[in-house]
Amino acid sequence: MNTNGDYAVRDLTLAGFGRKEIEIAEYEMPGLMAVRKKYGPDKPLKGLKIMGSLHMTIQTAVLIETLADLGADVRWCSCNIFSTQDHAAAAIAERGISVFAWKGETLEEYWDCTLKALTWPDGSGPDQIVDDGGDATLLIHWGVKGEDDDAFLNRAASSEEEAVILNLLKRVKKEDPGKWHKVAAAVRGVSEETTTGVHRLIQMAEKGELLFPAINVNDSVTKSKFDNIYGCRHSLTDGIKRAMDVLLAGKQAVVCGYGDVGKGCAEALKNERARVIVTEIDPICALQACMAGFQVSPVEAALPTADLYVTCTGNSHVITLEHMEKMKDQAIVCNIGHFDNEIEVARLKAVEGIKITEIKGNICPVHKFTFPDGHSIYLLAEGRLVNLGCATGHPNFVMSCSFANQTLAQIIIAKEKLPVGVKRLPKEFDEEVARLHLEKCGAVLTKLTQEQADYIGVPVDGPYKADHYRY
Ligand code: NAD
Ligand code: 3DD
Repeated sequence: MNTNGDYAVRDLTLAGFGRKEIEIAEYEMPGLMAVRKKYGPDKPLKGLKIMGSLHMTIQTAVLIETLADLGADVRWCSCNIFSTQDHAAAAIAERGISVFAWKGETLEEYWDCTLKALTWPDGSGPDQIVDDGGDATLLIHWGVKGEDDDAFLNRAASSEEEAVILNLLKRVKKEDPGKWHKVAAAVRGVSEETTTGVHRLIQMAEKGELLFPAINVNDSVTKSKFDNIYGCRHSLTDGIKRAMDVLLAGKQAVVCGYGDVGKGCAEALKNERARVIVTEIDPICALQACMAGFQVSPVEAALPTADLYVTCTGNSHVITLEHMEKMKDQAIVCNIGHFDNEIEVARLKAVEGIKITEIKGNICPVHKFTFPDGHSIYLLAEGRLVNLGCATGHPNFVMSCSFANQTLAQIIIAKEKLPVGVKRLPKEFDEEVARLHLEKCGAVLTKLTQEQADYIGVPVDGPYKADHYRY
C-alpha cells in the first residue's frame, strides 16, 4: 500500500500502465473529451473542491482529470470495495490528485477512504460531490443526524456495514465535533450517477431530510438508456466469464428485473444463446420481456433447472436463502445491481454447517458454498456488482456518455444556486451528449426542414422528443 502523501493506493508503480490505458480511453471517450475541450479554457470549476465516490476505474480517471482540467480541486474514493482498478488509482495519485481506493478494501477501509476523500487537509469538506449509489451523501447526512442525536449513533446496527459506519461516525464525533454540520452547509450540490442512488435521494427529499441540492444524472437518456443497457450488455458476461469461464450457450439463465440493466443483461445472455427467463413485478416491463421473446416467471419456478441467476432490480432480498437452498447443484449466482443486498449473502454465510471455499480472491472474487445436504452454489463478487467486481465494468465509449452528463451536471452546480431537491438535466444537454458520440459511430443526422419541424411541433434544431419516457 502506498500512502505517503495525500493518497492511498495499492501500488504506485502501476501508474505507467494506468496512464497508457487512460490514453486509450481518452480516444474512446469522444463526448467527455469534447466537453473537456469546450469548457476547459473557462475553468468553470476553478476554486471548487469536488469529492467523488464513484468506481475508481480507468474511465473514472478520465472523468477525474476532466474535472481537474476544468479547474476543480478533486479528492476521490471508490463506491464499491471490489471495483477499483489499481493501475487507474495509481495514475491519478501520480498526477497529484488525492485518491483513496484499492481493489479488495475491507468495509472499514472503504468507509475510512470515503471519510478521507470528504476531508481536505484544512479539515473542510467539498463544495460539490459526484456520487454513485449515495454513500458519500449518506455519510454526511448520518453525520449530521449523529451530531444532533447521540442515540442515532448508538442504535443497534442492522448490518455489518451499518455497524462500521456508526463506529466511524462515533470516532469522528469525538475527534471533530460539529464537522458534519459544517460540511453539509458548504455543499452546493451532488450529482448522482445511478438508479439506486437516485432512489435514495428521492426518498430523503420526500421525507424532507435532504440537506443540499441534487442532480439526477442517471435519468438523462444518454446515461440510463446507454450505460445501464448497453454497458451492462457488454460487461455482465465479461464478469461471469472471467469468474467461471463457463459456456453460457444452452444454459438456463434467470435475470431478476427487466428494467434498463435487466434489458441489457437479458439481451447479452440471449446473444450468448443462453435460455433466458426474466422475473419482474412490473407488468409493463414484464410485457416488454415477453415481446423480446423471454419467458417471464417467478424465480421459484426456475429453481430446479436454472444454471445461472443475475439480480438487477435495485431491490433487496430478491434471491433469498430459501431460493439458494433449493437451487440446482453448482448453480452460479451473481448480482449486477448497485448494492449487495439483492442476494441474501449474510444469511447464506450464517447457515449452520455451510462450507465456504474461496475459488478466487479479491481480483475476481468467486466462492463456493456447499450446503449440509451436499449441493453447492457459486457466488460471484460476494454478491456485489459482478461486472466491476469480477471484470472491468463498462467500456470507454458508453462511460463517455455517462460522464459527459456528470461533467455538465457539475458545471450547472457550480454556476447556479440550486434549490434543495432532486432535478434532472435539461433535454438539450441529453441531445448535446448524443451528438458528441455520433461521428465515432459513422452516424450522420438527417436535417429537419422547417415545414417538418412545424408539422411535428418541435424546434428545427431540437430539442426533439418531449421526454425520456419516449426512448
Ligand atoms: P430499473 O428501475 O430500470 O429496473 C429495475 C427493475 O427491477 C424494474 O423494472 C422493477 O420493476 C424490477 N424489480 C424490482 N423489484 C423486483 C423484484 N423483487 N423482482 C423482480 N423484479 C423487480 O433500474 P436499473 O436502471 O435497471 O438499475 C438496476 C440496478 O442496477 C440499480 O441498483 C442500479 O443502480 C444498478 N446499476 C448497475 C450498473 C452496473 O454497472 N453494475 C449500471 C447501472 C445501474
Ligand atoms: N460502472 C460500470 N462500469 C463502469 C466503469 N467502467 N467506470 C465507472 C463506473 C462504471 C457503473 C456505472 O454504470 C454507474 O453509472 C452505475 O452504476 O449506474
